[in-house]
Amino acid sequence: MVFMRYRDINFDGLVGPTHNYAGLSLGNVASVSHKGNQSNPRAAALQGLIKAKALADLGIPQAIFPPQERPSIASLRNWGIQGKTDAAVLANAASYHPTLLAAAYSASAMWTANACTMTPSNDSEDGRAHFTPANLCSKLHRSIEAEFTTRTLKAVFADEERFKVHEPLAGGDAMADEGAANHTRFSTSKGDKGLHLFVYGRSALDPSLPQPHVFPARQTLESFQSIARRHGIPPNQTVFLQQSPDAIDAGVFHNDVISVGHQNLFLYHEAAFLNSDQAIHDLEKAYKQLTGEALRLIRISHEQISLSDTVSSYLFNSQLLDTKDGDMMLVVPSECREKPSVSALLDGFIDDHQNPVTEILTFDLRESMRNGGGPACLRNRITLNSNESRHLKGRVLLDETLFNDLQVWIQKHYRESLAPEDLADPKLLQESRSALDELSQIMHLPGLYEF
Ligand code: SUG
Repeated sequence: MVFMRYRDINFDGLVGPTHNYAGLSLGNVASVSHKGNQSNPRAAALQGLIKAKALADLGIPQAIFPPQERPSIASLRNWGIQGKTDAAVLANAASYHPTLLAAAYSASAMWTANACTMTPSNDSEDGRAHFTPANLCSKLHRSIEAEFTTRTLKAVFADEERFKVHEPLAGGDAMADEGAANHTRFSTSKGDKGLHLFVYGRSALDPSLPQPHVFPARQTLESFQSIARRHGIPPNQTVFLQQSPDAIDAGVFHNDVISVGHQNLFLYHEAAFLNSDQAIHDLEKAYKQLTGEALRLIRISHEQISLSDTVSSYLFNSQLLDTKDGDMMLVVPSECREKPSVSALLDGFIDDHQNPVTEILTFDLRESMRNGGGPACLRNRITLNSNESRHLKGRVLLDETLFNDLQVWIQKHYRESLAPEDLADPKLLQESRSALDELSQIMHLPGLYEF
């Protein structure tokens, strides 16, 4: 048998032209606290793109998912907002309820960690790479992403011999699924079978599990069990752990706000899981049984970093990536360097020669961070072998020319400020459509948008 090398391609979400702060995500402290602030869509898109390009320049495979059509007039019409023209629909939505209008305008698809959960072909029964677009049904503004995400995945991973793009899970609240933000795949090397850690906030079928009291738990156990079944992942390659309800109540609305893993390394806060010691023990055991090796753990205690600093710095929403020398680097948001305790901890990683993290890269992602989206939220790791990566459709891989084209495109089409009252402006609809129309040509994805 030929050894196939698998690599993660980070698919970052290109921030759309309507990026704004509408306070739509209860349980996400940053989103709620920045409600009504003025956003800068141009800066947001450039900040994300610059991060992606910097990583591409370091030899890390990097691709882009396009933004979704916003405002979503189809959603507003679906919710019974009428009008002879699209502009009239917007005006009616604005007078009906500003939050409904904001939901139709949200650029939240930028956080592609929530786009889907994927399983590489060497972990699936049928030898294809599997994708389940997240239904995101916990939040109104995010639930409207699933349809277009499915369309995008089907366009990019169109080769059915190699890829299987499923439909989002049906079943509403019981099957609430937030995608890869709650999923981590561990493996010893780039060709081995992986261990899939699925983290859920609640169970739809077992109400006896402890629940958060302040904020909602988004992901269900049953949604991840369904995904593992439909993707054909053997049971010995799966571990299901419950998020700590206390962490959710402190603002940890996704598990990627409190842990990050890559290959054989897991960086996590001791408050991440319910019955933390037992949970980690189960994870270590499953990894050892699958690979014969020990999982490397970096456990951060409350004394080192409080839960509140975890949430405000987004330390764990970092990207763990391979360095050229076979070590690991951590890509963190600049907020981590503004918190002395977090910054000192990061410096300690570098000084500690036992610690595999040998480099820290810091990026300004403030526009996204103010809505609760750090470096890890902005990317979805798609693990493919070299044969599969040659069969992607569209111009999605980020190289120098695509980067330049996208930069010019952003400069041409994006506003530098957007306030809540601007969402009622029908000119924004036209601007957004002409931007996306041009983008579908730049990215060689004709017919992606329906307008
Ligand atoms: O779902 N924020 C997103 C942030 C998603 C972060 N993703 C990961 N952790 N992987 C959310 O809460 C805010 C939109 C607003 O309020 O305008 C928002 O949707």
